[in-house]
Amino acid sequence: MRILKRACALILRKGVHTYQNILHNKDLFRIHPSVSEALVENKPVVALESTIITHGMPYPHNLSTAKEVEAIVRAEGATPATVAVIDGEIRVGLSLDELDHLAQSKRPLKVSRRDLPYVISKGLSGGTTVSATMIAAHRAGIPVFVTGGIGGVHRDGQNSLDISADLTELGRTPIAVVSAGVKSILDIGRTLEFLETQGVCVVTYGTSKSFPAFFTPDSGFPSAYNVQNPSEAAKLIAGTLSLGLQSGVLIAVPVPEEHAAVGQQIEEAIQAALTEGSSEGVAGKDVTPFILQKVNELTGGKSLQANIALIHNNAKVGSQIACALSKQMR
Ligand code: PSU
Ligand code: MN
Repeated sequence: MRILKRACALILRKGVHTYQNILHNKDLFRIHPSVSEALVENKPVVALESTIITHGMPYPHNLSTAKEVEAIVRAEGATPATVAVIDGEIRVGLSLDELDHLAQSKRPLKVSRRDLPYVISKGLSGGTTVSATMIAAHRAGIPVFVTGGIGGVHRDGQNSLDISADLTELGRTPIAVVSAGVKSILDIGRTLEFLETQGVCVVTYGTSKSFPAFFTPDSGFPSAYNVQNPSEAAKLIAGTLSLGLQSGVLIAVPVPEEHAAVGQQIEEAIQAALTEGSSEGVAGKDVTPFILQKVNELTGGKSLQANIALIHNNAKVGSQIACALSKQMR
């Protein structure tokens, strides 16, 4: 009997051991040396997503923007960590060659939380969405993540249940996401309600009382809170982390005034693109890329220009927040 017990314990322990090996399999996750050096020295790092590269913008604008954003992060004194899945490995921090390869890939995959297991098990590559990038950033120990816009509750989402996994990720992963708010291709009111239910602290950066709608600084929906500067934002993030809330923070940065002028024209194009998308039966994960491309066509490239400008601005603000946070955490 005692021998049997010991054998069982041994098998159990071996089982647990194997399970832990899988969990910590370093081959599935690789941090670029520039990023790990910065992390070890407690220097500020900014995580960046890559669906914006694979699905958010056409080549070569996607590549030039990705490089410019990394340069802005460096100029502000932080280290950029662009996240993607390459040959079945989650990478935090990419080389120029890898960025270039992603930007030019013909049929790239869009990888969100639910896609990670499949893409990794098949050794595939793809751009990570906000949700998958948050997972990678959290695992690497990077609390600040900059993007353009996050996903949300789609229009008619109360019927279709098309709600971006970005929102549930914000509810379960303690990362601060800096974005220009939520695009009006989505249902902004329901998106904000859903974020509240998920326990996500949403703040607008600056003095505006409104939550921004990506191309326009004012969505018409009020923002619950404001942070006025990098140090206030950093305090908010530090508070979330030290409370151990395990939920994220959304810092919404309004598009700079000089690029907001085309907002109305873009809004009209969005309406047209939404109508065309639904009559063509575009659904699921294809909706956002379809609308973005259509709106760009309809505005003669103006939406793309505004998109690039606001990402540059988010990168600047996000890097300043990351720098302030790393000072506060020292
Ligand atoms: N919004 C944009 N550009 C983008 C995206 C959103 O203005 O490229 C991408 C982001 O990666 C975001 C994802 O996480 O789309 C959301 O997709 P979905 O709605 O399928 O969850
Ligand atoms: Mn969706």
